[in-house]
Amino acid sequence: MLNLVLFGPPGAGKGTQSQNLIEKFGLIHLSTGDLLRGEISQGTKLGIEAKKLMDEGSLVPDEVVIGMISNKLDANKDARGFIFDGFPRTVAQAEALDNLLESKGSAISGMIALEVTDSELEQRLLKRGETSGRADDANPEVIRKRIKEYNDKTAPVAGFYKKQDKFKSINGIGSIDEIFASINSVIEAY
Ligand code: B4P
Repeated sequence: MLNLVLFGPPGAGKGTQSQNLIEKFGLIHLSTGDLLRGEISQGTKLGIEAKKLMDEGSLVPDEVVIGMISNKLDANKDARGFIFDGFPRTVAQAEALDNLLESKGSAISGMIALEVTDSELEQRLLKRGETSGRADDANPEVIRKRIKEYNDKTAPVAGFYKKQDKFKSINGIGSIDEIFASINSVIEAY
């Protein structure tokens, strides 16, 4: 099984590159951001609670996203592998993911981190905010809060996979095709 964690700050291109990877490798795409936005659009209790946090640029509680991922793993027992996009975002989520996969006789193959400067992230997200309708993309202050949440809570997740010798970082600035080629060369080594 090929189980990839696509890692990087908000706007690094995780969602963008995931689309290409699903097509090429036939993997199931699990984006916690998309799953949460799905709950919001359906108006569920979980979605109403998550929306407040997402709109202000905060992370949603660990137990909420871990529960969503667990359900998705159970619903896709015959998958060839998964791309985890935007998850794990805390060390507690990374530990939970290892335990969930181990209980299914599986494991993470590797983490690929997209490195992008803060000024480029801000520009990309504000540009997407012009058309996405996403409240968390529209406001520079919220974008900066998301980047701070990433630096405080998410960046340490890289250390978790470095300890397991599963971490690779690549340059996330350049054309989408160039970045996809770099990701592919990492995957070929697995
Ligand atoms: P996410 O939905 O995961 O969103 P993201 O970090 O904004 O996006 P991503 O990196 O995928 O960027 P994309 O490819 O779209 O999270 C949103 C919120 O949900 C979080 O703030 C949090 O509140 C909550 N959440 C989600 N998961 C959670 C978890 N596990 N725990 C707790 N809370 C959680 O790219 C962005 C833009 O850049 C696009 O417009 C794209 O076209 C552009 N772009 C991409 N590649 C480019 C390139 N090479 N050059 C130029 N532009 C590029």
